[in-house]
Amino acid sequence: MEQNSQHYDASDIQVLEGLEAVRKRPGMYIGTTSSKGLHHLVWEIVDNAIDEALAGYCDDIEVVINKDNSITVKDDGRGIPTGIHAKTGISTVETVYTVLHAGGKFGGGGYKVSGGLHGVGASVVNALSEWVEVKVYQGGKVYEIRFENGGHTVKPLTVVDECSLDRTGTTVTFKPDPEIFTETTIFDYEVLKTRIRELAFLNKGLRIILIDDREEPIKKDEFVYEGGISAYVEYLNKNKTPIHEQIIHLNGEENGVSLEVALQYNDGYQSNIYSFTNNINTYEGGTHEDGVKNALTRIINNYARNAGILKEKDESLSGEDVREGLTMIISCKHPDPQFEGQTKTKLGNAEVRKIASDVFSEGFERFLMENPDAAKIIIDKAMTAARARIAAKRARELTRRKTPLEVASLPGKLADCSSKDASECEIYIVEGDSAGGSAKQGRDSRTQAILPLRGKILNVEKARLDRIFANAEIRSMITAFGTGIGEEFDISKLRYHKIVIMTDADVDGAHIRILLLTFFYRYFKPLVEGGYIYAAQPPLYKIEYNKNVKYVYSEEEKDEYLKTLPENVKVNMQRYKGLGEMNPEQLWETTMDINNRILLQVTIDDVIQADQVLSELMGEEVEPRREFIEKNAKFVKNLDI
Ligand code: TSJ
Repeated sequence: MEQNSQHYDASDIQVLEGLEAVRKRPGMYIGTTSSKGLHHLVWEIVDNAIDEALAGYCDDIEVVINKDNSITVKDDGRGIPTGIHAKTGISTVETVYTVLHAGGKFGGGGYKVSGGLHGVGASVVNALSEWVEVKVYQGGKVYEIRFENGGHTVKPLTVVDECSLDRTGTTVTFKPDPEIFTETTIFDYEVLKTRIRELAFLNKGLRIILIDDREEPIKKDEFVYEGGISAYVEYLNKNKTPIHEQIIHLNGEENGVSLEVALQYNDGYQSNIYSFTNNINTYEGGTHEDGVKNALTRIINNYARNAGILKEKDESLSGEDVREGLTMIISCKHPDPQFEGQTKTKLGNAEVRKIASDVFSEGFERFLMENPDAAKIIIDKAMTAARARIAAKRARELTRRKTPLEVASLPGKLADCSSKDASECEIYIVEGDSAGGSAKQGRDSRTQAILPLRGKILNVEKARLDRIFANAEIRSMITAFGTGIGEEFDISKLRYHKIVIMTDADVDGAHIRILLLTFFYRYFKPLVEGGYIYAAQPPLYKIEYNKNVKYVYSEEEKDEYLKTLPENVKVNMQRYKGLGEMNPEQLWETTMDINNRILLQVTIDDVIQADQVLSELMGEEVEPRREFIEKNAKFVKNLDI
């Protein structure tokens, strides 16, 4: 039965070449070898267990971060088939782990509806791991197989023990290879937790446990939601005030494509719509989202006209009107999803538009008919939004610069740069007048513009468009960027290709950053998606000894640097509490000089997280709020030096 892995035949050699290709160009298979790619390995493995759950054979999944930063994923499914695979002549388990793209082909019937962004599976994880160990519990036996050094079988599938007949499942442990993941091999509990919670919401009734065994006290979270995506909506509306009690939940299927939607309106002004296809967050939307949004607008307009709330002479309610205060989850399951867009997170299948629209229309229309009280509340909210939209249109005129040459209409506080080539221009949005003053003196005035902001900026979650446009800080940003806002937004008019948020490295600075990111996310999403938004990284300490000056940007870097100094030297260390403590030269040298500075590029993930942090902060006590901000303040990644 067992294969001797020391003996290579032709197919084995092909196998090893396959995995070697993954090691040569890991980015092709997992996107990146940064921390994000590292975590992606976990999802490649977890997805297999979720497929088993979707097939109806698994209820419990456990994910453990072990002491050595290896990961164990365990399920109680049928266990990966242990028999010899017809095509490869080796066990199916070994095949799944050593043949590239082998994943889905070895399953029995049906289609995989889960699947990571790249959906490449276990063999890729194996190729990028120092070692992998798989245990399968099946038919009263415990099987084990082990791979090392990027996917070489060192112990073929062997029975190592017996177990009771009703104990079945798969347990996989893998240790990512530090030669591949050069940036970091340390798993982030919060990253795993956020996605696992999401997977539990998206797969109703599935229990997923996450354990961090690395240090005492051992962390453990258990997620199981009988309500599925309705529970997700409830969670997202937790710190908001719903305006109708019942969460609307509908689903349907057409031609093998299933669609499930849950929604509830709150008294806020923003909409929170998250769509998924096969458990993948389709950040860029797509046909499922379009179909549902169109149907929502149409059904609400029909209902409002039939009920006589919307009169013949009135103009229609717009999409934005009917989405005000809407929290909605859209989950599509598709046998053959086509992902498009810049980040491959936009569903492209054209037929889904109609399916989504049909399924949503039918369910939502029925809800409105059966719940006239809730229907009236929802329609009234949209009517109020429409009136505010018309008022805001007038206020918006105030932010509009008449011609691009009309410099006089730029905000007075802006110290603009002299270059007109947007691709080399940067605007620093600086907290406080004193730091703004230093930045103005220290900058390269040819390419760097400075816009100082006074105090806290308006929380756009808590205000409608008319108030937002009335806010001076926000108006000056809109005018300075040059793109216009809303329907008028035109990215080709952007005056700076880097928009840099420069705030203090403390709690208040983090709060201001969150508010700014939320504003950008809500009103300048293409700027976030296009990678135009950055956060400056001012140093935390200045360390001097003899005549040497060193700036360090984190506690770790400080400790590392101090270790390199000879013993007994007299060290002078200054901790910067804020940007205002630096003189213009220091600010230039450490934070603004393109040859020295560290800029962190803000990603859409970061901003969505910031937005959720902001929602969670609402209405809470001041002390927990502060702690919360401190814990969540580090949402910027992607080093760009
Ligand atoms: F592939 C893997 F190693 F990444 C992995 C697979 C990791 C984990 C944690 C679980 C699994 C996995 C695979 N769990 N359950 C399964 N099930 C099957 O592979 C399986 C079992 C039986 C049949 C059948 O038709 O009898 C079909 C399949 C796909």
